Amino acid sequence: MDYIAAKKEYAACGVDTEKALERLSAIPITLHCWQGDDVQGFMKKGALSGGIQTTGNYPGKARDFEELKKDLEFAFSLIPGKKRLNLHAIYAVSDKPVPLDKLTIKEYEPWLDWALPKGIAIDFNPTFFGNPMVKNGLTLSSPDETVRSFWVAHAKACRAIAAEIGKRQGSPCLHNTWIPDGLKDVPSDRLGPRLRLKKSLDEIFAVKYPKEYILDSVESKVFGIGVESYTVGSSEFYMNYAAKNDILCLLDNGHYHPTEVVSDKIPSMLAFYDKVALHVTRGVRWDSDHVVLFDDELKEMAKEIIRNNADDRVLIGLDYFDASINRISAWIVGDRNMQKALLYALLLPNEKLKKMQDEGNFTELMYENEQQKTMPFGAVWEEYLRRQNVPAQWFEEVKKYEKEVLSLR
Ligand code: RNT
Ligand code: ZN
Repeated sequence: MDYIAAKKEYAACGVDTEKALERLSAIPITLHCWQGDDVQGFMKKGALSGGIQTTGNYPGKARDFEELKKDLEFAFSLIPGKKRLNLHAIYAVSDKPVPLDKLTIKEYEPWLDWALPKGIAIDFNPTFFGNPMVKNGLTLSSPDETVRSFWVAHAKACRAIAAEIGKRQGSPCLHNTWIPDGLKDVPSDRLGPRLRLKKSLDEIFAVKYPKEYILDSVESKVFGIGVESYTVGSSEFYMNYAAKNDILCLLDNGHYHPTEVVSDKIPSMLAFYDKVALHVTRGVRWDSDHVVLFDDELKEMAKEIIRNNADDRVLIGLDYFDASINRISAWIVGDRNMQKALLYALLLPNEKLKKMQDEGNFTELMYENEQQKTMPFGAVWEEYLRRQNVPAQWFEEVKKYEKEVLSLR
């Protein structure tokens, strides 16, 4: 079916496809740089640790700034929509190694010089893993004062960098704190580490920056590989901390028990917070970081953003890493799927469906929801791609890039 016919069919349901396309093109998606090199970074301090793992050794990963930039540029050329880029502190660009607690904006200026002229704003993350200063699996909650204060200094340095990035790009930089701290086996003290984490956060957030420059968030997790028994930064811990200290929660949909869904958490957060940040990923059994697919939960999350008119209140970032497939393809598939889900939600007769719920008209609601699943969604998606000047079929281009660029690495 062509777009004109699809537009008519949606109009008959009371849905304006033109409005949907316009709204979709204005919603920024933050692409995570770390899918490009299996979360290695440029500092090569140590193997990935702290409950996160990449598996696979697909050839051609980016080995330095130039290669990662080139791969991102190529990926961006095949991704529609408004883009942001997520950096981790370990992607510092420098001739000689800079310790994590001594980082400054200087190490990220090459990123800004590259991204800002393209209209791509940057978000930022301190890196609390893959470093010898992680002692007994702990960082900000460590009982060792040398360790704890090192990581506090790292976080403070990162917030200064993020605030400066936000200032220069004229758009607040999301600065997200995730720490790996936890225990493999039954704890003999669950409160102590949390009180130390609280103390560290208080020290870190004591420095105030304007919200036009930086938005701080904290990311919880239920467990990680090797830290199965206890996570210091749990959901309750961070949600209380964030509420009391006027910072944001970041919900990673791979970080909860499998029957808990982030789609249900988004509206709860919107009832109390101005903004909520997301790490969109796909959890599979014990892994929290598979490539994002166009599946039911992704659609549900998108619905909560769209039908609550929370386009500016939910900050969407991607967070997954698959080293077993072409990494650029992983970026494109995940980013396009996020946008597909948003479009799917935008093309629903949301007001009509809400009314059916409120009137207790559940029979028709089920009928209507099922009818929606065979609407000509694909034709509207393809029109979006056309308007964004990106191809609908892109795999041959990735294969060519793999042959001409990646296979020479
Ligand atoms: C880990 C968290 C965290 C990381 C990135 C690399 O479980 O999801 O967000 O994936 O910071
Ligand atoms: Zn995450």
